Amino acid sequence: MATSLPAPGTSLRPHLLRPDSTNCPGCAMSLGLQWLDEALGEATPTLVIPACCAAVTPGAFPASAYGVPAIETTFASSAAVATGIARVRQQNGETDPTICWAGDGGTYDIGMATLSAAAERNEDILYICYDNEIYGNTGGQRSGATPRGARTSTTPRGKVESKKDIMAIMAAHRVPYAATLSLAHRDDFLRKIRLALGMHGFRFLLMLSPCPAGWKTDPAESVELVRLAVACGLFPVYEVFDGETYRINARPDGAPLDDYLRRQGRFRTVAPALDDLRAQVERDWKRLDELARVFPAPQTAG
Ligand SMILES: Cc1ncc(C[n+]2csc(CCOP(=O)(O)OP(=O)(O)O)c2C)c(N)n1
Repeated sequence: MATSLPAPGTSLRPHLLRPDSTNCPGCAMSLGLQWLDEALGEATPTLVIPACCAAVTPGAFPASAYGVPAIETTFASSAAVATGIARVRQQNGETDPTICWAGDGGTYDIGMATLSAAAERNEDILYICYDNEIYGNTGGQRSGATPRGARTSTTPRGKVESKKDIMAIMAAHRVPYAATLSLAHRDDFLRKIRLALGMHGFRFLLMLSPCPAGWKTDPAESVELVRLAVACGLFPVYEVFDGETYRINARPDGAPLDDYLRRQGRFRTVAPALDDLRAQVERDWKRLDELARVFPAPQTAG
C-alpha cells in the first residue's frame, strides 16, 4: 500500500549527513547518504547501523554528523533492532521510516540470520546495504561480497570464491521490493528510494559503494567506477517485486570489463580472474534476462 511523501527538497529537518563526518575522501557511502537524505524529503528516519564504517561516520560522542536519530547495533543484530523500532512506531501510529544502513559484512555474512528473519516476517523496514565488497572498517578483509580475484588483506593472492548473489537470496524471501542502486544513475536511484519509502513491509536495496582505501582507487573516480561496473555488466541495475517479477533498469553497453578492473589496485596482478569474471557476467546476465523475459514486472509496478 502506498503512502504519500512530501515533495523532494522541502525538508526543514537537519540534513541526514552533516559536515565533519569521518568518511574517507571519495567514499561512495557519503554520496549514498546524501541521496537518501534528498529522497526522504520531510520524513525523519531512524537509522539502524551495525558495526561498519557508517557506525564511525558520525564522529566522536557527543557530536554527531548524523542529523537524524541513529542507533548503532552489534554486527549481527541490525535487522532485529530495526524490527523492534518499527513495531513500536507502528503501535504509536508513527509513519517515519526505520532504515537499516549496513555494510556488506553486516549484510551478506554476519547479519544474515537477523536479516533473513526480518525479511521472512516481512517487517516494515527499509534495509539498505552499501556494498564496498570488504570489511572496510577493520582493514579491508574479504567478505562474502568480495568479487572473485580481488586482493584484500586476507586474500593477498586474490579471492578464490565468487561474490554471493544477495539479490537472489532476498528475492527468495519474496520481499515486496528488492532493487540495486547505482550512484551513476541518479534519477533511477532517487526513484527507487522514493518507491521503497512509499511501500510497507520489508524492502531491500543494494548499493555498490566504491571504497578508495580498500579498492586502491583514485577517490575522484568512485562514481565513474560505478558507471563502469554497470556498463560492463558486473553490477546489474534492476528491481524484483514480491520475489516474482523483474525489471531491468540499465543494460551493459559493451564496455570492457578490463577497463573497470585495471583502474583498481585490488585487481592488479590477478589477471587470471578476468576470464572467470567475464564468464560470470555472461552467466548472470543470461539468467537475469531470462527472468525479466519470463516474469516481467507489470507496467503498474512501482
Ligand atoms: C562480532 C563482531 N566481530 C567483529 C567486529 C569488528 N568489526 C567492526 S566493523 C567490521 C567490519 C564491517 O564490515 P562491513 O559490514 O562490510 O562494513 P564496512 O566496514 O565495510 O563499512 C568488523 C569486522 C565486531 N564489531 N563484532
